[in-house]
Amino acid sequence: MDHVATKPGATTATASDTPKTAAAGEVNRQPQETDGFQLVIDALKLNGIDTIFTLPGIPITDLTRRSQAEGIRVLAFRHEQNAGYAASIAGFLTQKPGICLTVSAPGFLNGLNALAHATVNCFPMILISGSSEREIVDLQQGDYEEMDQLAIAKPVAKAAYRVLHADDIGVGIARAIRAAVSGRPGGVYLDLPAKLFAQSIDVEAGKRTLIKAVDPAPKQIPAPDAVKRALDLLKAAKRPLIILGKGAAYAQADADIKLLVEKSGIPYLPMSMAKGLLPDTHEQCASAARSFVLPGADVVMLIGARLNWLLSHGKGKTWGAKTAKDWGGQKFIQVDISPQEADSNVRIDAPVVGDIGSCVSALLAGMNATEGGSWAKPPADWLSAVTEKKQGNVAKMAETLSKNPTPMNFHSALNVVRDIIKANPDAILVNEGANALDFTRSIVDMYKPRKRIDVGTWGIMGVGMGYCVAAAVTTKQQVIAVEGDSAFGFSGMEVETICRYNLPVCVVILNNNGVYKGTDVDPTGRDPAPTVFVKGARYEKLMEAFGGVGVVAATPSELRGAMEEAIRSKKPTLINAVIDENAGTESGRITSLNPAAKKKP
Ligand code: ADP
Ligand code: TZD
Repeated sequence: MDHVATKPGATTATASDTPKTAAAGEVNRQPQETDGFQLVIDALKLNGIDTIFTLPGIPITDLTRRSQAEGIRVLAFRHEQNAGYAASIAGFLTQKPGICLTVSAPGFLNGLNALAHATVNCFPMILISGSSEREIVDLQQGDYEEMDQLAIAKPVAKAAYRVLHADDIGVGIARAIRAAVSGRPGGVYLDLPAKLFAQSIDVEAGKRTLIKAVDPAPKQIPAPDAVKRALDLLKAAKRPLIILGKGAAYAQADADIKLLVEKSGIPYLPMSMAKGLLPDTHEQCASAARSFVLPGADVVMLIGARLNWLLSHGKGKTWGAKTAKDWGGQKFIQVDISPQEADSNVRIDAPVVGDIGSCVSALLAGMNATEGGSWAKPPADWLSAVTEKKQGNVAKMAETLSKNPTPMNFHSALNVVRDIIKANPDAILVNEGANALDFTRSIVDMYKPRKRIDVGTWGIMGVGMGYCVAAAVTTKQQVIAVEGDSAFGFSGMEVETICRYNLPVCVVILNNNGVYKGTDVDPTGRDPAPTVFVKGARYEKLMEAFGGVGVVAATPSELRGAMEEAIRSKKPTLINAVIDENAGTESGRITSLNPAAKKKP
C-alpha cells in the first residue's frame, strides 16, 4: 500500500463515513481518504477508550483536538507527569488502560515516570508519544526533539511498540491494549512518529485494519489441585491470616472476596490501597493489630499482594524471626495472576495462579464442598488474642485522637478527615506524603473498595493532583486529597487543571513547613536546611488564583467546617491545614530505611 502524506487542503473522512457511490456517468471518482490521526482515534474509540490525559504540542496537537471533536474526553494538564499519573490510576479504577498522550522527547520523558509507576504498581496504562522522524533519529542528525523513545521506554514498560504505517495503527493499538490489561497489568509504550499521523489511506481499507480486541483481559482459571493444596493448608492452620493487596482491589471481585473472608472467619489485613474492600471497621479487620498478627500467624494467604518491602519481604523481625534475614516460620498461600511472583522472597507453599475473581470463586467453591459447607472457623484462642490486641490499640488511638493540642497536629487534623470520610464513604481519598501518608492510612477508615489511592509500591511523591483529576473524572465522586506540603508541591500547578474542569476536589495540605517537618536548620547558618520550606506558606492562594476556594484552617473545627463546605458546594477547594512544624518524624514510618539513621554517632 502506498502511504502518501495528506496534501494541504486535502479532505479527510472518518472511517465511519460511508463512501459515496459514484454518480452515474462520473469517471475518475476521488477515493475517500482517512489519515493516521483519524485511525488512531477510530481505533481507540472502537476499543471503548473514552478519555485521554494529555499535554498538547508537536506532533500531537491535532490528535488532541480531533479526539475531543469526536467525543473523547480530553483532559489537558500542565505537566505530562501528572497526566501520566492520572492515566495510571484511571487504569486501576476502571480496568481499562489509562491513556497518556505526550509530545516527543521531553514530553515523553516527563510521562516516563508515570509509565514506570504503572508497570511497578501493576496498573494498565498506555503512554502514547509522538516522535520525530525515524530516518533522522536513527542517523542522529539532530531533528527537533530527537530521541530514540522506544529504546528508552522498553526497560520500564511491560511492552513497547512503534507503528510506522497507517494501516498498522489498528494492530498497534490492539496490541497495546492487550499488553496493558491482560495477565499482570502494566504500563505499555506506543511510539507514533509524526509522519504517521499525516499518512492517508482509503477509508474502507483503513476501516478493515482496525481491531476491536476481543476479551483483552481473559480470565485465568486456577488449577484444581493448586486450589486444593491451598485449602488444605488453610484448614490445618492454627493462626491463619489473610492479606489483601491492591491486586485484589483492582480485580473488582468485591462480593466474593468479602464472602471468602467472612466464610473463613480468618482475620485479615488490608494493604493500603485494599483498605475498604471490606470496611475497615469489620470485626475481622486486624489492621490495628498488625504488629501482632504478622509475627503471630502460622499460615498467611496473600490475595493480590506481593511480599515486597511493604511486607518486609515475608521475613525478619516483622514476621517474628530473630534477625532481619531469618524466616519467621510462616507458610504462605499466594493468590496472584503472575506465575513468576511465587518464591520471589520466601518459599510459597501453595501458589494459586489465576485472576483473583476466578481464584476466589474456586476457593469458595472448595470451602463449600468441604465438610458439607461447614468450614470451621480458626481456633478461638487466636481470634480472641487478635481481638484483644486490636481493642487495646483502638482504645489507645481513640485517646490520642480525642486530644486537641494547639497548634494542630497530624492526629487532631486527621480525626476530622476520619469523620468526614465516615460521613461520605463514596468519596475517593487521595493520599501522599510521609507522616501525612502513614498517619492517614492508620487513622482514616475506609468503607468501600477502591476509595483510597496513594503513593503505591514505590512510595512516590507527585501522584496527588493527577490522581485527583482522574478520580473525579472517572468516578464522578467527590475527591478528598490529604497531602503533605512537600508532596503537594510536586503536582501543585495542577490546581489550575482542577479549576479549569471545575472538579469536586478538596485538597487538604497538612502544612508543617517542610519535608517530614519544618524545624531543620543549616548548621553553617547560610541557607535554609534542605528539608524546610518558606514558613507560613499560603498554599490556599494558589487555588484562589484560578477561581477555586482557598481556606486557612488552624484548628480542627476550622478544618471540619471548610471540608464540609467543600463537599456541599463541590467547588475546587484547597485547605491549608496549618499544623505544628515539630510534628512528624524523619521519613515517617520508614526511618529504618534511611542510611543516616543507622549511622553510629
Ligand atoms: P500491595 O502493594 O497492595 O501489597 P502489590 O502491588 O504488591 O499489592 O501486589 C499486587 C499483586 O496483584 C501483583 O502481584 C499482581 O500480579 C496481582 N494482580 C493484579 N491484578 C490481578 C488480578 N486481576 N488477578 C490476580 N492477581 C492480580
Ligand atoms: N521524590 C519522590 C518522587 N518520591 C519520594 N518518595 C521522595 C522524593 C522522598 N520523599 C518521601 O519519601 S516523603 C517526602 C519526600 C520528599 C515528602 C515528605 O514531606 P511531606 O509530608 O510534607 O509531603 P510530611 O507529612 O511532612 O511527612
